[in-house]
Amino acid sequence: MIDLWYTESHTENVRFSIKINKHFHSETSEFQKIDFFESTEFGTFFTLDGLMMVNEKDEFVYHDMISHVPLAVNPSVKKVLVIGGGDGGTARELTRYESIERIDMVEIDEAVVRACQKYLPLTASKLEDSRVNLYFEDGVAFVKDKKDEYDLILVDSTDPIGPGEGLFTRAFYQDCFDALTKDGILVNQHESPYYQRDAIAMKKAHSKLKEIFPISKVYQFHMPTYPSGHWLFGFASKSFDPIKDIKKDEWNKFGLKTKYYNTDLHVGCFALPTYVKEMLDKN
Ligand code: AAT
Repeated sequence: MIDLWYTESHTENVRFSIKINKHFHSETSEFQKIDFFESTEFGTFFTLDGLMMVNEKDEFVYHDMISHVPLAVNPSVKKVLVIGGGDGGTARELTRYESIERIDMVEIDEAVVRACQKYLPLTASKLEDSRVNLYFEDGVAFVKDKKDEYDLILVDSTDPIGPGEGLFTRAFYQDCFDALTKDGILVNQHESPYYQRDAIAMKKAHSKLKEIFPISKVYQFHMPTYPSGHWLFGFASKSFDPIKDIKKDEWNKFGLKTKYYNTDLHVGCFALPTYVKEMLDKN
């Protein structure tokens, strides 16, 4: 038997490999190259333009952290906008809240959604929920004319290269601010502080968000298959502070069983390593 390995460059000098059983799907959409693999360690996973997006083993970390953190700060959220997130994992976590009335999901690439519905039901299976409305459009254009509409916006995007680039601009963050209701919260995929290229993107995103939102924090989580394993989300908000305003009891009353998120970790994940704090403060 020949060993098959998926290998991704994390920097010019670092590579990350997963032993795979099969590379079973490959297509080039209008926006990006989409590949699906099957592996023993991480189950099924897919990449976009050669970068790991989602796998069956660690997706729970990312999807717990993008969704439950803001829901514990504002458990009364009714209307949510998800930008990107074509695998459906973020929408899946949101559908667990009966109190959420509407989930609009704007994914630029329909091909990602269709492939995930076929090959990754673990994340895509709740896209059929009647509260989920799918739009296949650029998220940047979608938010432009929205005013005072969403209680929560989750930017579940690729890195700031290719179609994801516009989702890291000041103009986009301003449009999100305007699209949010008065207590609105924006959570965005915020890159990693560790390797230089990701850290530059992270610092830029933070400095722009800080100019627009009165409250702008960053929180961390552990993603074994993303470069360095150390990843961040941004928490930007019009009124709620993510730590002072956490509603622990209310969130725990939802009775959701989660594998990564809990309300103790919620407070801890905003405590950042010194080098990360320094990077963010210098902006
Ligand atoms: N749930 C974790 C999965 C992702 S994939 C991010 C999605 O964002 C992709 O499906 C991509 O097509 C979509 N996307 C990119 N740009 C846009 C845009 N402008 N408008 C709408 N959707 C967009 C996140 C992985 C994070 C990886 C970090 N290294």
